[in-house]
Amino acid sequence: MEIRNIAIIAHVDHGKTTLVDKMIELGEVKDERNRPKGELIMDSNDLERERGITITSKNVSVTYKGTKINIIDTPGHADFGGEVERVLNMADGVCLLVDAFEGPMPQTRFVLGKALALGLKPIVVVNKVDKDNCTPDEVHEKVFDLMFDLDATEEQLDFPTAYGSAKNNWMSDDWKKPTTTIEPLFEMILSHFPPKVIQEGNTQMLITSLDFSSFVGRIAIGRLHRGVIKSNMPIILSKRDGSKEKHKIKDVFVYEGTNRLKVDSVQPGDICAITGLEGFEIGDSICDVENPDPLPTISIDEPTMSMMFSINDSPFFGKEGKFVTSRHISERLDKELEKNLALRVAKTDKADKWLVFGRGVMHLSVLIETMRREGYELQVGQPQVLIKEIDGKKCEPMEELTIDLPEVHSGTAVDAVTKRKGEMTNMVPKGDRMTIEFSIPSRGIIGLRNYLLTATAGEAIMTHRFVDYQPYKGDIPGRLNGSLISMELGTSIPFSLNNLQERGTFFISPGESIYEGQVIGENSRASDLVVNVTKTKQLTNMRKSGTDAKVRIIPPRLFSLEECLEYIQRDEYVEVTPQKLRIRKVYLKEMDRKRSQKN
Ligand SMILES: Nc1nc2c(ncn2[C@@H]2O[C@H](COP(=O)(O)OP(=O)(O)OP(=O)(O)O)[C@@H](O)[C@H]2O)c(=O)[nH]1
Ligand SMILES: [Mg+2]
Repeated sequence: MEIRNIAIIAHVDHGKTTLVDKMIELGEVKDERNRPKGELIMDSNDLERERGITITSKNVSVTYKGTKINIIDTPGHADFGGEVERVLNMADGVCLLVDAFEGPMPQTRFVLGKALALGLKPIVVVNKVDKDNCTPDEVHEKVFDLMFDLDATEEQLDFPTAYGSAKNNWMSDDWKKPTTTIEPLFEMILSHFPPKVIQEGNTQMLITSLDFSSFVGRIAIGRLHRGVIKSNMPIILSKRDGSKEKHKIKDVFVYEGTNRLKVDSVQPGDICAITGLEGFEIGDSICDVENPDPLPTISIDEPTMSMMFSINDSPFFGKEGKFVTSRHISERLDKELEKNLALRVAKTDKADKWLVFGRGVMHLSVLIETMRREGYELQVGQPQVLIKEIDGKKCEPMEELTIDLPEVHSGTAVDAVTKRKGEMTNMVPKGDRMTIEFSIPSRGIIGLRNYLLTATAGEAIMTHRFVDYQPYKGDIPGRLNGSLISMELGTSIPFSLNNLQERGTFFISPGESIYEGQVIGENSRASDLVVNVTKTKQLTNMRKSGTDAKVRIIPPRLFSLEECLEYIQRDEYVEVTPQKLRIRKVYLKEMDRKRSQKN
């Protein structure tokens, strides 16, 4: 059977996973019962479904007119760009999706650049042409210019374009002539990507991805470049550093729909999953036993950010979680290192604290959120960017930042970014909105999203990605407002919350358990303020405390985990438990805080 391996790449939210749904719907299956159903099928883990974003890339295969098409759905968020780069090694071609309204965005440039550099031919899909005020033709032109900029070859520049709406299940070669099917896209895939010519030679497969199963252990995933792979076959594993190890393959699987189908042997060119190999890493090659001939290895992203993880030592320790000790957390982090490639963990001089390094707030928060769901309790410190010394100069990571917001707010955005040592590089009006581009230190981006969302009533859309290291840009002021800190352990009382409402915004509701040193709100002034909200009203004239219910208390401001991480200051932690996210001072007692400030 002919095979095509196609990676679907794009900026975050441009509609990749939605398009893959429709491809699964249209593809032929031998048995209808095996057809995966539902929406955003590839976003199969809980966190992905909840957030509506793809976190890890996944494979699915469909058959169209007798050709097997392996589709690789990739994540669009910049923190996961390294993963996209890796899985592109399995692809024979890419489908680049671009939103017909937004046009090419920073991550479009990044993933397209990587695909072109690997010599992959693209098909462009201008998606979401159903959106009001979209400009499909302009977007097409911009994509062409972008490819030109990225040094695409003549052959790559000669790309076909499909226009349509993945959501409404159609593609066409002209956006003014809607169809009722995405068949035109499948036809384009078959005609634009000829069957890959498999080279002569012995076994070669680059391990580009991995999976984990508690039954069989680590599973190696990649495309069989040439030669044979069979179950129970002895092979040489050629490691990243050039060393060679003898191994034996156990079982071999290929993809059928979203399932893995056990097979005796793999057709060269197909994507397969292999069990039985111990101690392999991404970038290792599976080779012939007699004459091993490894493929070039692939680079793995360096981390750009770190966070301090520690056991929960708040007064609520162990009340809400199942796994709370330093051994639990240490083992969990070790397990994560097996499959989370861009992650690093460094021990500190304390047995219950670890420095965890990752690609960004999103990358690390996904780990924290996953641990929390599994029943872990932990505390996390303020995200720190990694400062490097280059040629004797202190350097810091810089990012390109794009903010899209209503034009009336553009001044606010420019002000905020400038205060954070960012520089505007471009500004383009789009209808009544403005797209502004900046170059800004990564440090400056932390907390910016919260600020802009508040300042624009939720209208600002912000994306950023790491570019390079540049000389340190100087101090960036932290959060302007101080914290409201609880004075005592107890339960928050409506009466007291009501009395303190003018002091700031609360993060807690009445009747919540709180402790001394917990950050329960934001002060409207710059300094921290210790308040007591566990006081009850004096019941002098025998009024029942039940009347408390009548006081009107503004609903608390609730944060997501990422918002918490971006909100806290250096002297604060986020306490994460399966039930709650709390912000607290590192030093819970006021005396200790004062003392630490003196030192
Ligand atoms: N209007 C419109 N919305 C669409 C279309 N295609 C997808 N969407 C919506 O865009 C949002 C994002 O879609 P996804 O398919 O999750 O996007 P994605 O590219 O997979 O996103 P990431 O994996 O997080 O990078 C969803 O709310 C979709 O319903 C379209 O053709 N038109
Ligand atoms: Mg997706």
